[in-house]
Amino acid sequence: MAQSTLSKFFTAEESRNLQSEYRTGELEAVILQIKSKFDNLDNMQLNIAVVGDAGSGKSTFINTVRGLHSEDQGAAPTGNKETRMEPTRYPYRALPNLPLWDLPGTNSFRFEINNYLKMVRFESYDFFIIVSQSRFRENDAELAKKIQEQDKEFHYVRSKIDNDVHALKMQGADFGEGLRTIRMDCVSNFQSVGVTPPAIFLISSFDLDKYEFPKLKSTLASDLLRIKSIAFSLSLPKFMLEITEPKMRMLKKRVCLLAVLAGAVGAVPVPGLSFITGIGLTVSGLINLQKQVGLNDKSLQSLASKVGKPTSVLKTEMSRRLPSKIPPAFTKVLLGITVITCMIAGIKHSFSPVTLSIFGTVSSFALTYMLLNDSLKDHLEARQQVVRSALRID
Ligand SMILES: Nc1nc2c(ncn2[C@@H]2O[C@H](COP(=O)(O)OP(=O)(O)OP(=O)(O)O)[C@@H](O)[C@H]2O)c(=O)[nH]1
Ligand SMILES: [Mg+2]
Repeated sequence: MAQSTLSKFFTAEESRNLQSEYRTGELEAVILQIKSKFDNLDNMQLNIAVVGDAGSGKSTFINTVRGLHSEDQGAAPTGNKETRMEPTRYPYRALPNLPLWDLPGTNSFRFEINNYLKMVRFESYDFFIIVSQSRFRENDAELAKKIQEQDKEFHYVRSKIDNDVHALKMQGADFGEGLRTIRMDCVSNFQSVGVTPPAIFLISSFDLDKYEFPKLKSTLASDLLRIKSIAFSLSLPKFMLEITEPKMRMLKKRVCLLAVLAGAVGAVPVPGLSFITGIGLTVSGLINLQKQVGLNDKSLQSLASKVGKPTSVLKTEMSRRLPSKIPPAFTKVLLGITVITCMIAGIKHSFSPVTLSIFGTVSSFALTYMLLNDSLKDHLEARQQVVRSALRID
């Protein structure tokens, strides 16, 4: 499932527009487009992964949900037929834009679970259905933990319940009580491994209208918007990176260029001159970055009125992210020390001009680069926070 996060939500043309608007500084336009997508998630595609041990009934479950039998055309192969080693996508017509992915059995490889997760690109799915038969598996616990680590959700499907019901009948046990015990068992197993118990469904894929198959289908349908909104909010940092990437590349080049210039000036073995020019270059670089990626009061005000939020909220969010990791005063002190050292060294003639030039070049380059690069990162984080706050998805 090789897909950029941006292309999951926006068409190629929309993506190009977003990137170009961001490049030309129209952050407000970018945020409003993202907001309109977020307000209308109907067409958003949600990838649902059906996972579980081999033979647990994943493929049969997918076929039944899709209203197919194993031998029908387009149905997932089931039973003793060779397990697919690649995740396979099956459209789910009852709920459009909701492909079900039949993943290989968690225990079908000799790999440990982390390699399996990497192989099936586990993090690329939005929602999960863990299918498990007869008892709680070690791999079920591992999958559940990995899903919750990603802040995503899952349903737990206890399959082949018809077999359990048959066994209960044979034992003359109470059918309702037996199913309650199975459910309580699932809950306590999740709790014992530190996982918040998910919605649990006891189903038989041979009986679409019996047990909890109907409830599973209706829960999926009614939860869809909430799941989509979680998926959108989790993807926001990733697709913002894709939107900002072309401009960031350009700004990083500019930071490098200014640092090289500062380094070149630092090579002049006249400490006072290199100090003043170095500071001048750094300050003009900072002002330029602020212009390119910063948000002034006017644009914050205009954005706030469009998204219906007080300007003060956006301002607070932005300033929370803006303190520079290297405060300018610290850099100036460092530069000052550098200059004084150079001057003393120059007066005492204890260093040759070549040594002074090398020292000046390296220190001016490093300090300018560090300061500008950190400032760029801070401004980006601040922008990201403003976007989240404007979209109210924190
Ligand atoms: N009794 C009963 N048998 C089922 C049910 N679901 C699946 N089976 C049977 O269980 C066996 C395995 O089912 P599959 O759907 O192929 O299992 P899978 O999880 O896809 O297995 P792999 O693809 O090998 O990972 C098949 O023989 C199915 O007919 C069910 O709800 N009840
Ligand atoms: Mg299968």
